[in-house]
Amino acid sequence: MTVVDVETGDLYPTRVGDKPSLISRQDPVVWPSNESGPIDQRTLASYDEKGYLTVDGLLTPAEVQQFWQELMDLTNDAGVKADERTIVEKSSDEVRSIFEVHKISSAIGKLATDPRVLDRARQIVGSDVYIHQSRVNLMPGYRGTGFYWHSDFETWHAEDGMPRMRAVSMSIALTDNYPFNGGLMLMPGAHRTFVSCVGETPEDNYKASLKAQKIGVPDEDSITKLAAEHGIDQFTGSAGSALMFDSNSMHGSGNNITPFPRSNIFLVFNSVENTLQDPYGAAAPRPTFVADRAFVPVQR
Ligand code: 6CS
Ligand code: FE
Repeated sequence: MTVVDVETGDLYPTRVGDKPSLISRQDPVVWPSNESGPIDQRTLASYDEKGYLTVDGLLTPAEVQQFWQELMDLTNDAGVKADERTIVEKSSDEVRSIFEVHKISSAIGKLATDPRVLDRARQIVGSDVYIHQSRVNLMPGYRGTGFYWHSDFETWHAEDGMPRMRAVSMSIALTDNYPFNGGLMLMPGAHRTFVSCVGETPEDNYKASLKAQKIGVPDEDSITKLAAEHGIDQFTGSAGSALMFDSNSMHGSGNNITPFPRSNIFLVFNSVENTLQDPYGAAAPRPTFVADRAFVPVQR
């Protein structure tokens, strides 16, 4: 089904109606381009079909060690802990995410320009890219809390004004991801369906949603339908491996009650041809540390 809001021309209306609906994707998954890149054709075709791909050993063990140390330095820094860009766990006050981390850490800033990372992102969106959002995520053992099912694009469209599905996220594991320590679950193929959600965006929603998202999450009927059609995959892999997934992938994670923490570097690349407009479903845009509005192309 195609629904276009006739007044706004919005291809993906959400948080505006009183009934949830499923809308067919109107955008390519792999955007056409003449340039080649490090992703081979088979992997690219699989990304197109499933909405995600994995890269084993994107980082060497020595690099994993180096970035792990960087993460420890950041979380132990009193200035970083007090920074508004740092999100702490609701219950325990432990650091959960540090946003705009590519500007806080020069090592992570440099990683975003590394051809292993950048060229893969460019290959998928078919153009120059800029960093829409970056963060490190730390899910502690014993009491790490997950995120309910959602599509990132739904939030980026409604709250940040991202017009089209032309962004890719890269999650680089700094710890081993087992099936049991809160790893990401994805529905392969569900990136071709947009779930239009119900509920208005409250003012300053990000302050709550970055800890536990409540608005812009699909209704249970939609999740049931998508899961029945597509099934659920889970990302597992050793430290240094990476997961790239489409902006409209349906994903979520459970809690982590194991002793094994889970942390990753998370970089979102958006096409420079898909820069942010006024939000489609919120009164005001979110702060630029969550959704950048400078749109500076990343150079190698
Ligand atoms: O807000 C964001 O940009 C990201 N965080 C959450 C909890 N949901 C949407 C997106 O993944
Ligand atoms: Fe997400």
